[in-house]
Amino acid sequence: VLALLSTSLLLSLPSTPASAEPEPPRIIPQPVSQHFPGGPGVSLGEDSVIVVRRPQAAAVRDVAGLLAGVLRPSTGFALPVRHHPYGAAGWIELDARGPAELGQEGYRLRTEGGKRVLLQAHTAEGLFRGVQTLRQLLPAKVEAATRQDGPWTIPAADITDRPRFGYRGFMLDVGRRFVPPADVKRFIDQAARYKMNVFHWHLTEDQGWRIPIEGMPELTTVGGSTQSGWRPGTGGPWFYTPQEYRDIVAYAAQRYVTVVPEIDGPGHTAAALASVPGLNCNDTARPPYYGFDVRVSILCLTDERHRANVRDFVGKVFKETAALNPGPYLHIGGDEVPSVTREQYAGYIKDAADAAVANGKRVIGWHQIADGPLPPGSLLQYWGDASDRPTIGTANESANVRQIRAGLAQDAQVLVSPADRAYLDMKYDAQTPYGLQWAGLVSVQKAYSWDPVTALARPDGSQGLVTEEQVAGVEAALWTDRAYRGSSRLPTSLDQFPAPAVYMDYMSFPRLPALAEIAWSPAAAKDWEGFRARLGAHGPRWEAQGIGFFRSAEIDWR
Ligand code: TNX
Repeated sequence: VLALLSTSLLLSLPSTPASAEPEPPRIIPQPVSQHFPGGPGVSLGEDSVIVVRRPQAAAVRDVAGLLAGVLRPSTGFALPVRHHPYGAAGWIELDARGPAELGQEGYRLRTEGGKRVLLQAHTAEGLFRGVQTLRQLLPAKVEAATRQDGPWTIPAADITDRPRFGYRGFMLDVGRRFVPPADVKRFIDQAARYKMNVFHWHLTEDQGWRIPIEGMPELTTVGGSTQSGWRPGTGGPWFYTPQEYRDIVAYAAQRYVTVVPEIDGPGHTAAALASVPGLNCNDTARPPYYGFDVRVSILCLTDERHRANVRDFVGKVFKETAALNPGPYLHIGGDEVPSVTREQYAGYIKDAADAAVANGKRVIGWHQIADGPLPPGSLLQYWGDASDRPTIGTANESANVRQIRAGLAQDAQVLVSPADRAYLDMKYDAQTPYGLQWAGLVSVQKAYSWDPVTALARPDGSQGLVTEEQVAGVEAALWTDRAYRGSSRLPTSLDQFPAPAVYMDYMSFPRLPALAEIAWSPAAAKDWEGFRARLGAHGPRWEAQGIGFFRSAEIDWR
């Protein structure tokens, strides 16, 4: 009774900052279990070190190096990486010899005796995920690039964590709008902070071809000469050199992020058609496309000679793409194809899938690819609405539902990216200066309040299309069709385009962290009010990192 009384007293009294207990840390994504017992935390100081118990393990040292790279500039401490604490008053210890039950990405983080922060995992990857939590246990200004005042205290904590889904993706469309390498890396870094682990790089579009293909330079010199709204001669060509490309893949790998390259086809191919005459039915290269429409192109699939040209093209392109990308997947696109027969479409999907498999890759595609034959272990990326469900189990199921069923019948798994939840290019509200709204407005609450498994069940929860095991994960997608002010008319001047990072920051924050939590945290942990409160505390972190986020009125920002 007394305890109850004092709790209700505490709740009814306005809390004064001076007497208030330190606030519990506000971790995103919410860990599986977390306990903050109170009592002394661990304070970092001039003599602190980062201890790695197996300094010979290069991967663990790399994780320690990344952690030091975050902590050194803001704390001003030297924080050397050692194999012993050498009498430091407070230290952080990384140990990759934790129990196998932690899995590939799990970790346990404990603060002990006011001296040691012990981060344990079974893998270096698990340590990297745990380091992202550790950052959030320190004050927001730890993220600053310049020296800040302490104290730098990590509260007493005991956290055990592991992801719900193994595939936690974020997509970036560099076809419509080219994103320079430094901004691509920044995006990868931002997503990795929220424990996302797959970067889906949408590299080819009607408006631009950005991946270098050895032996086919015109793909980038001609195919890369446009962006949405930018005609040839306005400054391009825009593409990644092989060195830039490899550098980004390595940057991602260091953060335990897998790169999934997408070569879209047979639609979304105007840039390829402008570069390679034989892909066109009239054997003449079409003019480069820099408009704003979709469904404007298709590779020629109407006769066997052209189908052979396309097969040869896809074979060469996938071989080079596979050589640049060590990850297990190749995304073959397959969306929004104008004027194609079922047979032509299925034939293209077969050729593309065969080429992916021949180069040792698993196939991912937009969920329409289930209309074609899929090799075992494929992933269908569902981009319909999370609300496109009432037809499930009825005699006339929607095309989306039918295609998911067709994919599951071929043993594919589903990657869930509902446009009305996970599309970061949708406007937040009617005032959002960028983006589209064909899938509706996507507020922060809307981006957060859904579930990947029940999104593919009837609205009352019955008749689920997929089991938890059939869902590989969740992906947030940032398209760049209308990455400029005002969405209905073509801009009259290139100044109307914000720099890519301005658009990316504004559209991704705060929705990317919302989707990261959907992908990582247990379904039972989902709680909008709790998330809102935690999110508000991340505003100062984003400020410290220089992220120009959208100050949604749904959130009480600190
Ligand atoms: C649909 S999602 C598309 C893209 C556009 C996007 C804009 C998908 C597979 N296709 O071509 O960029 O809408 O929101």
